[in-house]
Order: sequence, then C-alpha cells, then structure tokens
Amino acid sequence: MKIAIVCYPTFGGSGVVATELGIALAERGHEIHFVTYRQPVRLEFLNSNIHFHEVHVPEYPLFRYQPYELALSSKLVDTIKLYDIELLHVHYAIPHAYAGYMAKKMLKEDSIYIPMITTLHGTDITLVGNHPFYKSAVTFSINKSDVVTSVSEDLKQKTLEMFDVKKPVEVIPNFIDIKKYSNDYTDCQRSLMAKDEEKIITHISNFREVKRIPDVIKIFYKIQEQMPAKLIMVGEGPEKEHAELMCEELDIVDKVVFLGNSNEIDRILCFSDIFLLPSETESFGLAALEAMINKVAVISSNTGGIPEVNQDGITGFLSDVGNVEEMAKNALYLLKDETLLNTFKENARTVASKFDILNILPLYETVYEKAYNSRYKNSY
Ligand code: GMT
Repeated sequence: MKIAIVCYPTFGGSGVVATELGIALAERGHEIHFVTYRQPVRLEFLNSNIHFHEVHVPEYPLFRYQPYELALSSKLVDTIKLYDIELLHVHYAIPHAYAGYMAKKMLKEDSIYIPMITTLHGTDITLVGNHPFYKSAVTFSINKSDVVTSVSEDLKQKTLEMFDVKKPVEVIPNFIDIKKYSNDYTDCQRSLMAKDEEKIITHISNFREVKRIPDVIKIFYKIQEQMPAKLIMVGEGPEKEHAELMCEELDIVDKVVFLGNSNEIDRILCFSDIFLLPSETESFGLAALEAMINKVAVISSNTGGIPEVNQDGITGFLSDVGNVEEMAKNALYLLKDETLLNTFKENARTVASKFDILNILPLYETVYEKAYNSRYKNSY
C-alpha cells in the first residue's frame, strides 16, 4: 500500500514508534511517505520505498502563532494527490488527527476517499488532549478518524473515561525490532563508563516533568550510598538543568554522566544493570521495553501502561509513583545479588521479545486493509 505517516520527528516515543513502523512497513514492500516538519531522528536513510516530505510554515508578522495545522493539511492534500497515497496514519492526536481530518475533507471535494488511522500515544490523551482548551477538538478528531488505535490497554481505558469517544479503540502495543538486537555486543566498552566494581544505572527520556527526574536522582543517591555505582542520564529536556543542579547539591557530580540525546541507546543499555523509569504517568514506556530487550532490569512506577511491559518480580519491580524509598530498596536488592540480577535481565529479554515487530506489524496491516476496504463509508 501507499501510506502517508504523520508524526513528530523529534526524540520521543510516538515519533520513534511511527518511524520504526514506517521503516518496517517499507521493508515489507509498502511505499511509505513521512510528512512532518523535519526528517524524523530515527530515519537514517531514504529509498524508493521511504520518502520524506517536509512541512514548511512560512513566518508572517501578523501571526502570533504560526498555523502548523494549516500547512500540514495542505501538504497532506498535495502529497496524497501527487503520489496516489491510499491511506493516512497519524501518530499523536494533537494536532495531527485534526489536520488529517481537514485533508480528508479537502480531498473528498476531488472525489478522493482517504481512510485515516489515528494512533493515540499517551500525553495526547492524558496530559495535553484533556486540557479544556483542546478537549473539544481532540474528541472531534478522534471520532472523525476511521480507525483509532492506542498503544496500551490502560491508555484505551483512559481515552474512554476522559473523552466522549464514539469509535471503538483497538489496542496495538508498541514494539521492538528484535533482529536489530540479535547480536550481543562484545564491544560494550563498559570500562569507558565505569570501573569494574561500579554498577551502572541508566535513565533515558525527554526530561519532561512527567518523567519525575528528581526521583531518578534521589533513587540513585540512595543506591550509591550503599555500593559503588554510576548513573547515566540520556536525553535532553526542560528538567535537565535542575537535575544537574541536584547532583551538585548532593555532591555526586563525579558519579553522574549526562549524555544528551543519542541514537546509540542500545550501546549504552548494553552495559547497564538497572533502568529507572519512575514516571508520573506513562501510556506504555517504550524506553523500558528498549532497556528490557537489551537485558536490563527495570525499576519503575506502576502507573499507566507500564505494568503491561515491566512485570513485577520478574523483569524488575514496580512501586507507587513517588515511592523513591521502595524503588531504591528494590534496586539494591537486585544489585546486591548478581545471580538474581542476571535472572531478571534474562527475563527482561524474554518478556520484551513478545513485543517483536513481527508480531505487531500484521495487526497494523489488518487495520489498514479494513480501513482501506471501507474507504467509501469513511467518517466525514
Ligand atoms: O513523553 C514521552 O515519553 C513522549 C511521548 C510521545 O508521544 O512522544 O511518549 C508517549 O508515547 C510513547 C510511545 O507510544 C509511550 O511509550 C510513552 O509511554 C508515552 N509517554 C507518556 O505517556 C508520558
């Protein structure tokens, strides 16, 4: 099929999922067209099956806010017509589903019927979408999507609770491309990061408030009080400066490494012992899944969709949001017992394997076919 994918191109779960999905679909022979304002970070190459169309928003002094939705819907109409695109898949409802619906309506004027799949990723429902200033438009664009998918059962329930949704919501979990992780790195270069006796704790995120970055530092502080350890912080975002300041105040600067954004997270995870994800809310926790496939045990909060990924007492431990005491205790319990830690690491890999893209991709393909076959009965 010829599919247009709309996503955020930045580091962040929804963009990563959309990009990896597009790449995998292209490998299976579909023609994929990414439509967004910058080339997605995980999209390293373009070929005859993978195209990228940049949305430009011309600046005009009259506008206090530049109209991205308008530019996106126009770009979608032009791209869909030019490449005979058959299906539109938008990731993250705001404002993509809204712009996608406008594109659908414009195309209908030319008797082009394009089905739109909207994948809900989390904060588009739980944090941003639920805001009274956006809620009516988000509800409308969800209901005007031809198929709505959510990345976890928990997110589906939250969507149904928070919005007046008239469409069925199908759960298609996030995934991992296991073949990319089939060769164990032998060049882990652990010694570059830590001394032999030091345990390595890792956190990867976009450093937004919802990730509870201060909890990451607090948990690590308690760990390093009891054993030699290093904390690797990967990512960029608004909470990073505060985190660096906290490390100075706690006098642990020499034990914490801030690496910034990275396209090589598997190389970092390869030498990690524990992954910390104490988020306030998390629809799925893709970062935890990426850690698990790299055989890293996960200490996380028990919020949102995380329990659908990290299994308590098997792949790691889950605690109530903010319970840093318990999270540190659980981390130390694993770190102090090498055999137990190794069992959890192996379990993490086994559980993560169930989310292999080969199991998940056909679920999207089925949804695409269904939507395409009923394109003349689309929601308008
Ligand atoms: O805040 C983030 O982690 C980014 C955000 C996004 O939309 O890019 O992530 C959300 O989507 C990911 C992919 O589906 C999920 O794994 C994350 O759990 C989810 N984040 C939240 O719900 C906070």
